Amino acid sequence: MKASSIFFLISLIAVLGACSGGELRKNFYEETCPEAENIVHNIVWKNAALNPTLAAKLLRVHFHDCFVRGCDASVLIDSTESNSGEKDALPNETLGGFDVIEEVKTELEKKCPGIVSCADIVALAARDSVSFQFKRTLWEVLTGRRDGRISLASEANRDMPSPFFNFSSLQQSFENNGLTVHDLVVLSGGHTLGVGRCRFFRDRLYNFTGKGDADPSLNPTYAAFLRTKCRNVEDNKTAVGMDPGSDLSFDTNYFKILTQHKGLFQSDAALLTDKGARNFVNVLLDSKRFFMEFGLSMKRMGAIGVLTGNSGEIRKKCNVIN
Ligand code: HEM
Ligand SMILES: *[C@@H]1O[C@H](CO)[C@@H](O)[C@H](O)[C@H]1NC(C)=O
Ligand SMILES: *[C@@H]1O[C@H](CO)[C@@H](O)[C@H](O)[C@H]1NC(C)=O
Ligand SMILES: *[C@@H]1O[C@H](CO)[C@@H](O)[C@H](O)[C@H]1NC(C)=O
Ligand SMILES: CC(=O)N[C@H]1CO[C@H](CO)[C@@H](O)[C@@H]1O
Repeated sequence: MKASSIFFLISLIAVLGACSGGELRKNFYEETCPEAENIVHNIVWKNAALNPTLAAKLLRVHFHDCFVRGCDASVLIDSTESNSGEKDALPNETLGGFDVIEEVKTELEKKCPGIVSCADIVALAARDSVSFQFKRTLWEVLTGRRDGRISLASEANRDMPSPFFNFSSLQQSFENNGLTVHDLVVLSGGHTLGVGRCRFFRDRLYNFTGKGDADPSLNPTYAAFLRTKCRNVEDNKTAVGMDPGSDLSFDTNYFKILTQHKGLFQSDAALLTDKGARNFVNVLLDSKRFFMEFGLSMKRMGAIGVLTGNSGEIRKKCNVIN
């Protein structure tokens, strides 16, 4: 295929994807709870001002929510004696920001009880927390999601992509959610924020093929630096900024360090192993382009498997089903 026809195909897929929001729409609560989006915005910004790591937490929660059972706030449901929920799943061990979601929900239940879904709060809160740094709203979030009633650790363990995935497994995982390689590259840019624990990348430092070696695809200078952070193969807990020097700032630096072979996880490095993905990484070094693409891909991610109309429920508290 010629480059132009590949571009056409990518654009077509992008347009189709953009329409996949189904029944979600702009300002769904305009009539039923006109202050809803402002309330989310105000509480999230108040908390973001106090905690610079909040954006990373809320962005990741939205991603985890959407990739397991669709964006239905299933990730927020606490486990019970008879059910091990998504929060118990291995990849979820370090999720956070739940307290802020609950603070928003409590306020919304006071103002308009039973109206605003936790799933919409998660989508709006992710957007607003990332936007705080810029003091403006970075992308549009459609609303009208409803909340699910099922949360299973087994599904999170099955459906969340692993930091040990290679390119084709990542592609498959995104495809399973109706997302493309284009979205995979763009959304991986979420790793411009936040930290990763040693357990997810220490093999790359100490024992990549079982011969006491480092991952040859990792920048050796950077690997040496990471070994000073994760001092041994036993270290599971130490956290390292995924975007060195810039992990509190939403910017294109993730793509820059990626091209320098400083992506933290194998799943980050894997983006360079595919020609199309690698070319697109270079395109996203342009911040105007990245910001635009990130908004569009977030819209597609935020529409995965949503419950609308009369499906699901509007939870009273986000951590328990009604
Ligand atoms: C492509 C597949 C992905 C994999 C394999 C992956 C894996 C991971 C892992 C292992 C961590 C570190 C967790 C820890 O050590 O505590 C992490 C953190 C994070 N991920 Fe991803 N992720 C992926 C995609 C995404 C996407 C699509 C987003 C959002 C758009 C995202 C946003 C984040 C953020 C913001 C953090 C930092 C969280 C914090 O500092 O609290 N990730 N990811
Ligand atoms: C990627 O990983 C999957 C699952 O582990 C494996 O089956 C596949 O062969 C790998 N692909 C490549 C190109 O290494
Ligand atoms: C490296 O991995 C191999 C194979 O899994 C294992 O036998 C060996 O003990 C490991 N070495 C270290 C230093 O952990
Ligand atoms: C680190 O995690 C591994 C499993 O990933 C576990 O076997 C090991 O006991 C943990 N080490 C510590 C010190 O907690
Ligand atoms: C944030 C959260 O709920 N983390 C949980 C992840 O799963 C472990 C068990 O594997 C729980 O102990 C954590 O509380």
